[in-house]
Amino acid sequence: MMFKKILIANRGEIALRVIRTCREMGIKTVAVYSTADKDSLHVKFADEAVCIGKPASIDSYLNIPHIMAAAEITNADAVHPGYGFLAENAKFSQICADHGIKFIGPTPEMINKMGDKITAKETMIKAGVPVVPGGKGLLESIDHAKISAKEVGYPVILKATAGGGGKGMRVVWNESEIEKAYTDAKIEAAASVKNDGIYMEKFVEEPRHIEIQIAGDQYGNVCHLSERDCSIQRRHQKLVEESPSPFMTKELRQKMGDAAIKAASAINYESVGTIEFLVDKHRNFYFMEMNTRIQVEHCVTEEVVSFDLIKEQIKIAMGERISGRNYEPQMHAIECRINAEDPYNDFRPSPGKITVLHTPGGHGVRVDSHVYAGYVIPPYYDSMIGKLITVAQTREEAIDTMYRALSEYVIEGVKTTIPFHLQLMQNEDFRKGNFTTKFLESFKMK
Ligand code: MV4
Repeated sequence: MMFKKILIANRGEIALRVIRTCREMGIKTVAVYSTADKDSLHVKFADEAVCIGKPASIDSYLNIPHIMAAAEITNADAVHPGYGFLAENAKFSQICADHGIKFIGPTPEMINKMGDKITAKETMIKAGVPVVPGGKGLLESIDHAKISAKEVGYPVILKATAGGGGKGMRVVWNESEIEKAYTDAKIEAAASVKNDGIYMEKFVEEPRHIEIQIAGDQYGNVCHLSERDCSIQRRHQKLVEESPSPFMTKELRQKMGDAAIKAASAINYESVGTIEFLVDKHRNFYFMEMNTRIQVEHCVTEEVVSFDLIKEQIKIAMGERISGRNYEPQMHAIECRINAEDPYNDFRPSPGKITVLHTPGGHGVRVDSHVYAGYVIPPYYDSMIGKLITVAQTREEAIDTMYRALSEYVIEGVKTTIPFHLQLMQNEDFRKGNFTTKFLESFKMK
């Protein structure tokens, strides 16, 4: 089956990214937009555009009836959800299927299995994928938590089963802290993910966050496309991603790649997806979560394996087969997230009008961005201005190219994360590949 028309249920750079690939594939596109996005490039570049509501996400990009109505009136065969918004919403995937519109992503069953973290962990244990040692199932009471923690051994971490991305998480160093941590985690989980179920794991100290990109087709073939190192994060917001990981070895990639394929195969995964692992200093690795969507940082993988992952994702949704072989990085790629945030002021959001814009270019430079001079970054959504990606034969050269490209980038009117990235690219530990997820806790802007 060939798609004739795809509706993109998203905005910003990812909407543009999907439109670009559709153009190359000869597929027509439908943009949807909120009234705050009427002057956005995704609206101008799509073949058709439908306004779906007011600025607040809940009234537009999260409003399923409005999006389905737009798909029906434009006669779209498929919906691409991008990332964020409805990308991992099982109900949306189901509703698309019920209306005969292909959701370009996994089935509701696959999303549900990975969305509940305890279910995901149990599935991984059965599949033989290493998981962080911990308690079994939900914590039923404070006493249960105390007994479990004694068995697991302090320090432990409490996590929300419906969580992800750090919501409802608490690290507990000894028994005196557990009562408060248990209560706080439950309250936070109930408030942020509407489900107060929490579970326990051994706390892995100073881990690296390394994830494996996978792709699976409708016929049970699964392959991996190597790793991304996403350890450079701040309050669970990724700022820099790269591939290959400076911590990776050929042997570890083989093992983590095998584990990622096992993980995806265990749920008969269809589409592109990512298996996130924690990796400790001894190179032990543990399954953390699976992301059942295309991710912001997919571009670094595209650059090192010479693959258009959006094209692959669309082809899989159309029922094409994947080759079935795995892919090793042939280059080194780094991505810096350029956000409208003030790195000198606790990364406070800085929405507003971009008055002056000069975008870098030249050898080894890719910019994925939806902004232009005169564009107003609305305050309602994320603060991403774009992604700056560099690619070179070696990590050192990719960093040098990044520094040069960041120096060329001119964005006036809003504060940006460019000064942060410039300082990071000159940091000795970063340049040596000597970092964990704790790196930014001690990083100070000059
Ligand atoms: C952990 C951990 C240490 N031990 N689990 C953070 C987000 C969520 N996906 C899980 N996270 C963590 N889980 C155990 N058993 C440390 C983190 C963590 C982290 C993980 C990846 C990247 C950045 C992080 C920052 C703080 C904590």
